[in-house]
Amino acid sequence: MLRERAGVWAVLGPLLWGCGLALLQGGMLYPRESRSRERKELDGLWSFRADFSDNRRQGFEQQWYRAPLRESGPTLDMPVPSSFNDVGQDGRLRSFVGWVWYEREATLPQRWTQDLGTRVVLRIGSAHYYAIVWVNGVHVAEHEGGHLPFEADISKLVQSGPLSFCRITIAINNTLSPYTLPPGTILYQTDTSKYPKGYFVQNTNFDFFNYAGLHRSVLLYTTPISYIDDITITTDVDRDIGLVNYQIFIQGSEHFQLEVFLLDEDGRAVAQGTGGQGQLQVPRAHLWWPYLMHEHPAYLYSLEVRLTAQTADGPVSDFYTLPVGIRTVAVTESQFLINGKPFYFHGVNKHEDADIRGKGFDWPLLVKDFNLLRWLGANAFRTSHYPYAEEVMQLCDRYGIVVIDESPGVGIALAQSLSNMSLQHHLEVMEEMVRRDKNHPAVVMWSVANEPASSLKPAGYYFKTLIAHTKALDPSRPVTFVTKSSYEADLGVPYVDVICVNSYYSWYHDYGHMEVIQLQLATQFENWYRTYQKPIIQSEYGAETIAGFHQDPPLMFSEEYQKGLLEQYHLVLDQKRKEYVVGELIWNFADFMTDQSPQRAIGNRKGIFTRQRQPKSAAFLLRERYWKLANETWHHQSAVKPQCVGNSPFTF
Ligand code: GCB
Repeated sequence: MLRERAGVWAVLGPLLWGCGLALLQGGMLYPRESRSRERKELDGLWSFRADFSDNRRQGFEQQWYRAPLRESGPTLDMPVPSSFNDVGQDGRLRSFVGWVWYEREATLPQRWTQDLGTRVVLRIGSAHYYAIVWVNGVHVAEHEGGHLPFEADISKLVQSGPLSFCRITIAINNTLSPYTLPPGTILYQTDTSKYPKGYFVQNTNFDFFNYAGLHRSVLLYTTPISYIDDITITTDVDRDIGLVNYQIFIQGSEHFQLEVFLLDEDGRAVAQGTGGQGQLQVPRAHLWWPYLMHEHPAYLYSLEVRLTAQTADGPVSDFYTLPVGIRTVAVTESQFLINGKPFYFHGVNKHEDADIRGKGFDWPLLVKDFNLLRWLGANAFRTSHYPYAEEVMQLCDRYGIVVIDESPGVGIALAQSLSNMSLQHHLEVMEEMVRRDKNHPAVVMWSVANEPASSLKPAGYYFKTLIAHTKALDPSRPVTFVTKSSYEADLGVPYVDVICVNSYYSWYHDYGHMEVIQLQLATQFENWYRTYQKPIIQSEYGAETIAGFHQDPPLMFSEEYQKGLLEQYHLVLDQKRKEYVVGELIWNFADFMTDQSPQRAIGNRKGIFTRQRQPKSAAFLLRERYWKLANETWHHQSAVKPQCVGNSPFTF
């Protein structure tokens, strides 16, 4: 829980591009290869330059996008995907605020540049925070916000000349304002006796480092000119029949036929349909169950969509295959139900964060994290505090790890950040997020924000509107936000389906006094439940712990204190989960980087794993607890129950 920092602030106007988003149009299907689609990843080394000029606008004044970047000055090698902050030895780059420039040339297969029936798309997985994109010096896209993908159709550009390569230039600005998500402020220091001329720093009200750069893959992919643009799946269950409702959007032709086939895990078609929307019925359906709730968790069917479209040049085919999990989600006064059975979230909060690469996507790290989650017996996590990479969500689908999918609405601390301008942007971010993640069975709830100033007056209207909008975008999932306000003061909680509450008893309050935890936690739960009669998740709790610090009797920052604090929480959680508490998510899965502050010893150390993913003592405590909880919530008929044996995540 970050304490507000005092200080004068002002928006760093010239550094921000400051332009609204166009209304969202079309789909954002994950680029998959198929008989009609190819993809080419542009991961690797890009040319890079930070614009250190006083107004940070030299790149625009000199039009660095017009010619290869090396021609306008020196460049660095920059890996993509990665944050730019921690890969170099230049301290100025680590804390740089303003525009940075990335560039790379891509050689294209001849067919892509010569076949006018091919559509070539440039896709940027995540650029933090504001990005402008040029191809061969021509402006092709602009996007506000990190964490979510955006695209540009570049067919015309790459098919108009003899060139078999294209030059991609991306300018990215990490400046945050009270109206961005997350918000931030620029503090100018004008006292020339203390600060050099033009001195400013960027302040935020969130507790993680504002890493920036190209955090996820940049890639090129193709489709035919008539193509499957979007697919929306919702599922239901009627006795043992799985119902798969589909809606498919086509671009590039008004005359087309669509066929859909649902294949089981052995590749057998179990249902089929035609047309742009319909319902597939799957007798004796295998449901998608969370990890540790069923012998065969995470069953995924494949929805194969086949398009045949008539175009002026003759018929065109497009193929896209989407993984589909059949499951239901529902919320009662005191329960969270998956497939009609009570589900208890026992898991973690995470961050996209690691040494050197910062928030850059990394397969080995991802696989390690999922192995640790399964070792731990965790069945869920929250994407605190922004949407994670699409590959993360895909693994959750495959392993049955349930997700509370959170928007970058973190650090909303000022009244200004609850203004209509902020709300408008937040609505658009929710559209982008739902559009990207709506088909993941693992996603069971949307979280629109973390710890906003929800007791300020405008918060009532803000959260009412935001939650209603999210529900309109996706009526099939509950919506929440995570609060740290008191039950009496919070103006947003009346609109949530599940109350998610963060508390740090005997850490930020009554520090050192673990003996108060039980009383304070029980009071917290009772107050919220008496007021709202909604299920509650303890969405954060934890203690800062330096791995290897030992103190008995326990003292703050030692491994013993972290364990002791968790144990006190667990005593109350064990009582209240019999009533209406439906989950507990530890803060945090692993230590992570933050801004420098007197309270942070090189980052936040509340991880149960270190930043290098080695366990602290608390990891073993949680592991024992989570496997015990898994045993209690096992719903499958079979007598074989999950057991935590040795180090294997697969224990039954
Ligand atoms: C919180 C925030 C989280 C912080 C954590 C802490 O309430 O949601 O972002 O990192 O507390 O450790 O202070």
